[in-house]
Amino acid sequence: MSLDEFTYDHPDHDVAFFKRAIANKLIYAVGKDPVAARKEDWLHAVALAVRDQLVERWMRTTRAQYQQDVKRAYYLSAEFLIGRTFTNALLALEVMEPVKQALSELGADFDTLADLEPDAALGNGGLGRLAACFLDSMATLGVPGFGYGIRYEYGMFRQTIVDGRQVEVPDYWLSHGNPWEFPRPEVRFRVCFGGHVEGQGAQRRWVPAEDVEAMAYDTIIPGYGTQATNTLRLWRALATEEMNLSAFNQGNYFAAVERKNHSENVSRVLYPDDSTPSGRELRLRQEYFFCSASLQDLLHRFLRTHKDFNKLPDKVSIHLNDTHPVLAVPELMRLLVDEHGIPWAAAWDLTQRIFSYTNHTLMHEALETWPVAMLGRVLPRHLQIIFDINAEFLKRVTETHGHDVELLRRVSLIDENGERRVRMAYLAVVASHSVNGVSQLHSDLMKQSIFAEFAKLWPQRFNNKTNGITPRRWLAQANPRLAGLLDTRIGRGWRRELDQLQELRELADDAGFVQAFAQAKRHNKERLARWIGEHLPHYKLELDPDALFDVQVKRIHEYKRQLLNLLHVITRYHRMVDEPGRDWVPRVVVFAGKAASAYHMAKQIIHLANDVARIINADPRTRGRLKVVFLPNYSVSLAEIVIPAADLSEQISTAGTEASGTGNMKFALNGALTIGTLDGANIEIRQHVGEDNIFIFGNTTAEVAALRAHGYHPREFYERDAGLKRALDAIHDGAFSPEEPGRYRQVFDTLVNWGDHYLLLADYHSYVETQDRVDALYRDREAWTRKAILNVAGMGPFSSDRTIGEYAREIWRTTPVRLPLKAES
Ligand code: B1H
Repeated sequence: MSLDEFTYDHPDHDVAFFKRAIANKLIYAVGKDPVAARKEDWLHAVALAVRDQLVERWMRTTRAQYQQDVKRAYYLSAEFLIGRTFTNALLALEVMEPVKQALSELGADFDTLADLEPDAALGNGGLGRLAACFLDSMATLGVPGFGYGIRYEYGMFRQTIVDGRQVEVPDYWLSHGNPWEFPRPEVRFRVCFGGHVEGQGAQRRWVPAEDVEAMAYDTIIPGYGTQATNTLRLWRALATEEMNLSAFNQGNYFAAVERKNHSENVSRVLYPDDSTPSGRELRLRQEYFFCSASLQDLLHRFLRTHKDFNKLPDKVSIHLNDTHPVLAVPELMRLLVDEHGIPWAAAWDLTQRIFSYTNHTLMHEALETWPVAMLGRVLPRHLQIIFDINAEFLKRVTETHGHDVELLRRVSLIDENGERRVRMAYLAVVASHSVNGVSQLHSDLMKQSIFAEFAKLWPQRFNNKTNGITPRRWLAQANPRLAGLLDTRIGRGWRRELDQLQELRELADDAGFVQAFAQAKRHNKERLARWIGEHLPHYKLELDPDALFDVQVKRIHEYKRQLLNLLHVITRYHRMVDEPGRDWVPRVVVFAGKAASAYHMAKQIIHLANDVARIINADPRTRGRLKVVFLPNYSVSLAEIVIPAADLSEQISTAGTEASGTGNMKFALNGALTIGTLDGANIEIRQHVGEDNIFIFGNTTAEVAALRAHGYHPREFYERDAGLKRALDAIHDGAFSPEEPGRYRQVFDTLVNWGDHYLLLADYHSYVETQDRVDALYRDREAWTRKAILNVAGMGPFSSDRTIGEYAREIWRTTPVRLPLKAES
């Protein structure tokens, strides 16, 4: 059957077409009379009208993928931080103008509607946003693939600030319905828990005690400048019919409903912990839930066109986004061995050829381990399989390295120190043919630290894939002003070929271009100032767009050192008060970011930032020269407004702690200069933008290690540096919390008396000195802008298209789907 007979296949999507389509959707799909429709109804209607256009591409892509019997890359991730979809879809379809016009003629304002869309905040931070950028690039490059994850009913909490403190509010993002998803009630898989294992040796069978159904919800991921799309398939937990009935028949209605709630809790809420795995059993169930459903689904897809599993690794690649989906490994073994009768050795060979793994952090507290006892209770068969994998692995190690008990203890998948726990990262390494880090430094450190023994065993398994970001969302969508300027000077091709930004190098000396670039930045700063005025009127802030906008937005974590930034702010404040006559460069220091709800110190940092802002902003002595702002509820959609408005990007983690960072790339791409340490991808950014165009400060990774090794004494820095002492004392004495002078004693002690684990005090002097160099450069606005242009010019390599090209070629070995330009059945 030809698609073209039925689909719109409209050659030019003109205003009249969209007016009609939107009105039709409003009336027939949303069921609203235009005279009674609310803004939300119009947004729903226009989303459905636009979605129709994506559906045609989606079906063509899926058909072509089947016809070409392509190899697919399945990206398993507990998080996908997609943000908003509406504007992104319009840009992908290149129908922004006609849709805007159509809405306007229907009496609806595009910006108002776009701003109503809730973010799909199914992720914590960098790791989840990376997954979203990767889906965009996979679609754009035609890499056949699926994203698989969980359709959390509650995404990342909404952060409100009450009396300076973070207060979490549930994010019920589906309350108005989600026009972008396709529920698939017919795509359901049973996922089981608990029970026991029967049988011996090669004949073992899991007899579970509980089950739940996983139901698929699909979202189309459009590629840019191509017909190709991909699918994000998220699973929702539904109670199984049988279970409800059995309890009901026993006359216990309440118990039945309660059990239904219990099993459906699996997809209820995203764990809001960034960089610390939550040790809760529900999290373990979540992880297994989406792995099992995804594997059953992809095997089912494979078996539609293949009669045995010999070709599985030629058609299927499964990527583990950190360790959260590692249970997919024992699950694949279980499905192959127990359900399909494949011999263990053959199944293991298939498994290793199929799986690949990305590590995203070296921080000890972020490395997932599960107690053997809990795993045995929730997934008894999987625990057995993990033990069997471990036994075989340790046997191999013994064969090659002799019976070295200490070595075996170090590499074992089971940590036997204290309560026995399964080391999920080791399982990922043992089961994968490729293990990668996310920046050059991180990949090197990974081989020297957490995976040192494994890198010696299998050096060829380890590689680097430096992260990237999609230029569609992070330039074209977030910064239309700069995007438009680039289009007029170097053409529109950068959206797919970000290396074309190199052409800007010559324009850095073109006075007209420099001026236009500066105007675009100013426009974005005004846009942010206006946004703050409208959304946070109680802040009563008037921001001067000529001031230097100094921005640190990211999760709040001690290693990211928002406190170091605050120490600088306080020092600057003190100096301004001391020397009112100096010609200070006016600054606006912007913070935003969420703290994990149980992370006390991170919440203290938020409180302090708000207290510092309150005191400084109210002080007439620094008026017009220093403002501090904490923007509540940092999110993808807020990032799209804040990042383009930044002059200075704060990337100041302790060297060796930030695996890559991706915010650093977003800022530089939008013409901010970076002040940063030699950490994560900052190092590669420096290489590509040139060392004269970035402000690097602080101890290097090697110096950090040496400092720690030789005994680091933060108090010495505190005693020696008067400016530092004064800033810390102000915090200690309650200068920013006069109503509760002792509020920040712990913050002070952490830095001065309890070891300052992230070496803020050791980097303070270098940081403050470098901030002075920032001021000096900003005084020469033209020189500043030239460097900003050279930053944008160097960002080509940080497109996630480059990253995904490398994953596809070197790890997944997929080839792009071929699509005819013209529609074909
Ligand atoms: C990153 C996480 C993370 N690394 C545990 N690790 C989580 C760990 O819910 N959990 O348990 C959630 C997230 N996130 C980040 O990944 C790194 O810190 C960044 O440096 C990096 O840019 C990003 C993407 O690779």
